[in-house]
Amino acid sequence: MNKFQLPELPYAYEALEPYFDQETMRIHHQRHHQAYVDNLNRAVEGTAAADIDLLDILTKVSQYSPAIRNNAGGHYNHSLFWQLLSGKPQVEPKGKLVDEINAAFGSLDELKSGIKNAGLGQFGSGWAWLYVKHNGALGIVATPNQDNPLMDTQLTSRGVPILGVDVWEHAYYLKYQNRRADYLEAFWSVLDWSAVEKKYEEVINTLV
Ligand code: MN3
Repeated sequence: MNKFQLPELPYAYEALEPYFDQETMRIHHQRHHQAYVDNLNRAVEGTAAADIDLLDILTKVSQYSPAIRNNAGGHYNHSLFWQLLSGKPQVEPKGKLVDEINAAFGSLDELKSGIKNAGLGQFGSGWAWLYVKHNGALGIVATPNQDNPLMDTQLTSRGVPILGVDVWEHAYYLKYQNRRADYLEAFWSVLDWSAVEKKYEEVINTLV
């Protein structure tokens, strides 16, 4: 029995067309994410991480091997990413999340350019994140490979991610080739802000 399992997508592979194409979604989920899950199961076997849950592995990831760091990150990051996407018409965020976005970045448009610049500025593979710092404020950061703000290796920008966008070429190359900026623009058309708001509420409720 494998400890970690590939989660099912909450929508069909073609649900995010034309922004994210179905072939990319299928390969990304069935092959890339599956590989992180399989490699993580192999990496934890017989180690101290075998009985530790995913969040605890990530927050103390410096104690574990590079294989555990890369694949635990890969499994967590993709599981979050799928939950944040939707083919439904997008409704902009409201309430406390928007107040915090305005306080941290000035406006929703400024947040969007911040994420885009973080994604474009990440050399090679990685992720761009909106995350909640331990004092409750919002931050934007890019991380290489499958790292994320939960990891204790993340020295200056630790916290809990509430929005993430994958900027590995496997996330966009079939449709957008080298045009990472176009992919990052398309991301806003499939981002489900209600999922981000839900994640934000969960995080701030654990801070108090
Ligand atoms: Mn990916």
